Amino acid sequence: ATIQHYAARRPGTLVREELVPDYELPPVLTSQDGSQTAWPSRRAELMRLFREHVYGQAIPKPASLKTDSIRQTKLQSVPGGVCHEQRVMVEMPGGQFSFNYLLYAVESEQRPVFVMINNRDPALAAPDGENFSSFIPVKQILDAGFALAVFQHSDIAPDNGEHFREGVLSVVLPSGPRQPNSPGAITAWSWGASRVLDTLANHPLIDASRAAIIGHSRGGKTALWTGAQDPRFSLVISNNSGSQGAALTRRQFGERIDNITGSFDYWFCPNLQKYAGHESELPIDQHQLIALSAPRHVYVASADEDLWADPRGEWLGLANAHPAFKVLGVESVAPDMPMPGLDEPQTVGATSYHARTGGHNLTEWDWGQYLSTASQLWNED
Ligand code: GTR
Repeated sequence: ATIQHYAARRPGTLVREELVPDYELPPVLTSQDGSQTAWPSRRAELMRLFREHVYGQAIPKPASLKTDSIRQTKLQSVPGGVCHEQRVMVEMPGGQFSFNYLLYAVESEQRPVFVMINNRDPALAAPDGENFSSFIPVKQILDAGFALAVFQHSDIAPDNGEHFREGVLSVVLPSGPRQPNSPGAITAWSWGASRVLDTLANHPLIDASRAAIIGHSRGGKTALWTGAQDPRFSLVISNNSGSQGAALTRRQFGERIDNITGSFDYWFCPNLQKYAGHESELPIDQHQLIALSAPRHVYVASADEDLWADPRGEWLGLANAHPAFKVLGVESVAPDMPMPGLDEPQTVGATSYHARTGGHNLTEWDWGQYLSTASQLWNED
């Protein structure tokens, strides 16, 4: 995928920096009424605004949750490596819901864990196979000293405008037309990530106090929303998340609200569509989404050919979250710093960024950066 590919696919898309309109970002710390409140109340206000205008209302925590290990496979490629196929059964006020995920760990060790929202790799359907892909390089992750819990996003909510309500949303939403602030699929996927973490809390092979959430593209948007909603994740990784992920909406570069709601309105609450062509009227922008994970560690990653996701807008999303990190007493990248060069990962305090050479993808090189960031972060504890 190249600039030309994306430009041809979406005629009229702005992929030239000089066409970015003048814009003013809504402030991170100042409340809507202009007051300077303490961060916890501003944070709560931002959370309400993202729920109301972008992702929809939260899905409640289950009344109860049960996990069974339904199958265990020893890995040939990693000494002591095991794959547990886990079945999660939850009781919600509106009914029961269940899904499976895979836990890769190493016997008799307690390890920090990456929770991954998988929107791509079908290899997971056959956990016995050890031909791990670069998208989910299980051996690389285990060899680096971590465990991996990976679930298929579509098992929580089908990734399809006609069927997305057939998963967990079927037990929380009434039938009939959606409300303007009804949860979309991203909120459902994010709920799934938190339930996976619930089940890991007492798992003997997992140290759930050191948990990362990671996703690519639509999964990257979901990772940021999960970081915002679930403070148990101490490392939040958004790979090529783009529009309604790390990229600033007001830049209108690459994928804009009209593009994303035109193809994927069901990822969001219906309210988001109102802002297509009216980006400056959105009461929030995506730097404030990143701010909701502060002071925990946030890693935003782009790829230079992935202009549809607006690499520069993703960097600026991270950099402009700075006031939240600052008020919480941690260092972070800031808007007056230059965007890091290609293939030059940069970490400042609780934030990391890289722009990789290449296209829209999650690669072993990307994983290498995330694994070493996690090692540094958690070894300091
Ligand atoms: C694209 C979409 C992006 C991104 C991507 C993906 O087609 O426009 O927002 O989410 O799909 O998830 O791979």
